[in-house]
Amino acid sequence: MRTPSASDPYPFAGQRLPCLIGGELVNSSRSFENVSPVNGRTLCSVTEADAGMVDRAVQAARGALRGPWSRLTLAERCALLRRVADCIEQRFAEFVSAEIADTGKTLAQASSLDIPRGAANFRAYADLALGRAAECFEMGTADGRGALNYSVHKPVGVVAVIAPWNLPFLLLTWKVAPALVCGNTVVAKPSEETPSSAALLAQVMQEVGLPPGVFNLVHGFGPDSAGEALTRHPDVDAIAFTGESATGAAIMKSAAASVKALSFELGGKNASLVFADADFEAALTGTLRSVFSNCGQVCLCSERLYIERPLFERFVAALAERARRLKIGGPYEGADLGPLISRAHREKVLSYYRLAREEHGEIVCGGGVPTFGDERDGGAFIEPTIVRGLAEDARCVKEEIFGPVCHVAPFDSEEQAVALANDTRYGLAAAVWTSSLQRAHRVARAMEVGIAWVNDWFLRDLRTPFGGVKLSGIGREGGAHSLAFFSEPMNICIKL
Ligand code: NAD
Ligand code: 6OD
Repeated sequence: MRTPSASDPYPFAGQRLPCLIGGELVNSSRSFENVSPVNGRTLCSVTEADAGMVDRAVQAARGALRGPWSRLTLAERCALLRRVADCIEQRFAEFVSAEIADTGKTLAQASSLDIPRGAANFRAYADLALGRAAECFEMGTADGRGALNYSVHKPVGVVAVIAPWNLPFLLLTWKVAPALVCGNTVVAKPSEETPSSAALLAQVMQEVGLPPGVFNLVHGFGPDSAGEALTRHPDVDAIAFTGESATGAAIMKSAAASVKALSFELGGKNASLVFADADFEAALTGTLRSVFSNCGQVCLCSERLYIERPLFERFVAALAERARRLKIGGPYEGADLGPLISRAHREKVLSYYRLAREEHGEIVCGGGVPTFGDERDGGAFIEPTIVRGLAEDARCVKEEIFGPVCHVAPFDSEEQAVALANDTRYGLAAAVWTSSLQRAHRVARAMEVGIAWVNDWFLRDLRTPFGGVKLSGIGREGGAHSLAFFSEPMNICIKL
């Protein structure tokens, strides 16, 4: 894989991105602009799928369930998935450049996390599916001859995959790969903010020879657009969605009429607990990462830091010092922090910066917008921000902000720290920093979340369960959990 650079062109410059429906690239009269968050310039235009196009995509996916795809063996499907991973790696620079153009994220992050994880998702699920065991139970019968039960895994059918904009390729492929390996067909809808890496994926699916209709791509928005049409569609059997909790609620309503299976990975308001016995430097560096990575736009980011009182002032001062030194800039400038995804999202995050002041918080650092004196002033850059002194019931402490910002507060006992961390309607992730083995186990287990890290953050093994409790989601993905969601188990009972 060649290391991408600023001279790699954005693959779709000035073009119109089509949808992929039943193996055909399709345009319509409706389109929207894809805008760079680095400078506000238009990158390309994107075909918006209306309800009719979504219907054609779903029918193509349903038809493909009865075609050559259904006759492939599991090993053949896995081989196709591995070819998808190979192709992503062969076109690595294009994928990186597409992801960077849409999001403004740093070259370092796109090339070390987003795109490699996209390829890894396909390989991981190929391996996992091949290793999946079937259940088998022998039973006694009255005539003494017995019976044998064994399970087979069938595809669920047509799966809608709806992805957000923060880690666009990682999160889309995280669902597309297991859906395909289990024999389903897919209609994918990336976020309207980030259509480009999904458009490249559609090309790759054609290159590797996936039968037409097995992978379909529709672009568009949520309400009154492609997203809603897809989630309402009666011929969609399952929806795998990542995004905001409020969007999850809207999708549940749309999906209710046809009782679709749902897997939801939703928002978070994650806590980090830093105990006084933690390795100071490791906790500081890890916390800096967990608050500001991807400009704070990772669902797992820590927006609430609770620090044991003896350490509090020193830790906050050091964190603020490191936050002030973070370099803000464009993707190819060796910056630590790129822009937010859009001006609209920046306005939302800035409204929380203002609210923090109204709620009597003290801005320790940041709180505004940087100026560059060049075209980046047309982008969506924002300062990394630390707030202290808010009441625990302040909106800034309770609501997901999804930007490079955290609130810091001291705690006096382990019990208090656990209670503060769990006092939220969300339950996605937590980080615990301590050098006590007993405390690590005790506190991690007490966190009401889907995943708790001890002395690290966003360290991922793709075989493990991933998801959230409370407002943070429904179900688990990852490893056997994804294979279970994307399959219908069926029992066959043979009388011997
Ligand atoms: P979003 O909910 O606004 O949009 C996500 C996707 O849903 C987009 O493709 C959008 O077009 C579509 N959509 C919006 N309304 C819809 C509707 N009514 N019907 C069907 N589709 C609809 O989320 P976002 O702003 O793109 O992403 C940020 C959010 O995602 C944050 O809340 C973040 O915490 C969450 N997130 C969660 C995880 C996780 O794993 N739990 C991962 C990443 C992001
Ligand atoms: O690592 C993953 O598999 C995953 N789903 C990460 C989600 C990150 C949220 O922004």
